[in-house]
Amino acid sequence: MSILNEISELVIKGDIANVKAKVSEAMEQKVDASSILNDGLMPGINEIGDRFAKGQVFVPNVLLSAKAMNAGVELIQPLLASAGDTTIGTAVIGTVKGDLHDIGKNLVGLMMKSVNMKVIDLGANVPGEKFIEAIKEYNPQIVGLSALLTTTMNEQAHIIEQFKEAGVRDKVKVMIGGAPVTQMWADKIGADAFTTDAAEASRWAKQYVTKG
Ligand code: B1M
Repeated sequence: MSILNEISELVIKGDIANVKAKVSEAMEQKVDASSILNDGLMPGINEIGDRFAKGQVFVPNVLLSAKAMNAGVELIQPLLASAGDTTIGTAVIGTVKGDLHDIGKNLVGLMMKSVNMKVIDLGANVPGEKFIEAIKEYNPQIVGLSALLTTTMNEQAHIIEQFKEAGVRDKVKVMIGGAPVTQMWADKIGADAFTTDAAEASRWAKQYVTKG
């Protein structure tokens, strides 16, 4: 079994200590950080999600796998986000109210930092009011709304409406993302951008703040 497959298996098992050990080993072997992420950690968390959907595992298992994934991401973080000193722009990001999934949002923040964006991360379960406060305080060019549940996708739409009511909608570009989110949904709710993964999110952000 390759070291990346081993990492996937350990994420599935929720074996935090050994995920850390294997990721460190992979880093010592100079395995590319994005391979560790995309071919090791991600397949593991996706598999546990599939097993959860089939009723083969339960929330505590998923939670352990998420912790194991986070432990692995933490180790490769310095390699993924090797940003310089100059900031090109500011993004406020968060997972919307009612939604506790933050791994993907954290990766979006990490990759945005890697292209020298300043990132204000409001965390998970964030109501529209908090985003509005942050827009007023930090004056970001981009606000990123993450949602992982089909139910909380509606909160993305609600927050955009709240931005309009608060008179801040035109001050920012709103990017949305998360596994159930689509371009069609972005068009429907009037978001400015939909990106499928953290790398694309950071490319879009860089392109927008540097070229408009
Ligand atoms: Co939950 N969960 N979960 N879960 N969970 C899903 C999302 C689910 C698909 C599992 C399944 O059934 N197969 C399902 C949702 C079904 C649906 O609505 N369609 C589900 C469910 C049902 C639930 C609960 C309701 C379960 C329950 O309690 N009965 C519950 C809800 C809690 C809540 O939020 N209120 C719940 C809880 C949890 C845990 C807390 C146990 C844990 C989260 C821990 C944490 O995040 N700290 C968890 C996990 C880990 C998952 C799965 C297995 C993995 C999610 C993940 O982190 N993926 C997930 C199944 C799956 O997605 N395969 C599942 C890895 C991550 C890197 O990918 O987040 O997609 P992702 O991010 C990607 C892209 O989407 C994109 O970039 C990232 C990659 O680069 N992206 C953006 C994300 N945000 C973006 C924002 C952007 C741009 C791109 O711009 C702003």
